[in-house]
Parts: sequence; C-alpha cells; structure tokens
Amino acid sequence: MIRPLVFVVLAALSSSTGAWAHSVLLTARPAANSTISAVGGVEVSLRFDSRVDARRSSLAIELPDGRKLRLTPLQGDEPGTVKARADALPAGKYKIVYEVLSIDGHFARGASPFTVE
Ligand SMILES: [Cu+2]
Repeated sequence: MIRPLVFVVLAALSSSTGAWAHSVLLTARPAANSTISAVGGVEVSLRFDSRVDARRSSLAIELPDGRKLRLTPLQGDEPGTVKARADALPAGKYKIVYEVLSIDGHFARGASPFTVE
C-alpha cells in the first residue's frame, strides 16, 4: 500500500527538480477522459510541472475523424500553463494534442482524450 505511493512521490520529485527534465503534464481542461458539453465552445488549458513557452508550442484538437483542429496557444496565468479556445464541437470523441517547449529546450508531446456529449 505504501510502496507505490513512495515511488510516485520520488518520481514526481526527481522530474520536477531535475535541471534537464522537460515538462510533464499535470492537469488538463477538459479533464482527461471526461465528458463535457461544448455548446458554447471549449476552453482548453494544460498545466505542466515547469515553465513552458506558449509562443513556441502547438495545441490542437484531434477530431473524431482524425483531422486536427489547430488552436492558438496562449500563456496561462501560471508559467507552466498554456491555454486556448475552440469553437463549439459536436458530440464525439476528441483528443487535446500538445507539443510544448519546456525551459530545458525540449518539446514535450502528448495527448489527452475527452468526450463531447
Ligand atoms: Cu527535457
């Protein structure tokens, strides 16, 4: 019970304090695997464990048919946050696809799935 928790804490510490560790996604909005209503558009926000450069990052929403809707990434209020706004989306399964530039000069890439009802 305790062992896995200790491991997770150590892993988190080593990734956030390592001088050359690139950014790791902490939380996403829409939350990963969540189901949302997107009638009035979607506010996308990604929070990483270290500073990212929004101007040299890219954000997109992968549509149910696989095409990508490019978004304009803006710096969030916190240094590790990028945000963007998308227009209303019809029901279906989507992914936030990101490629963000970390302070160590590396790009962190990934995707976070969500569903629109
Ligand atoms: Cu790195």
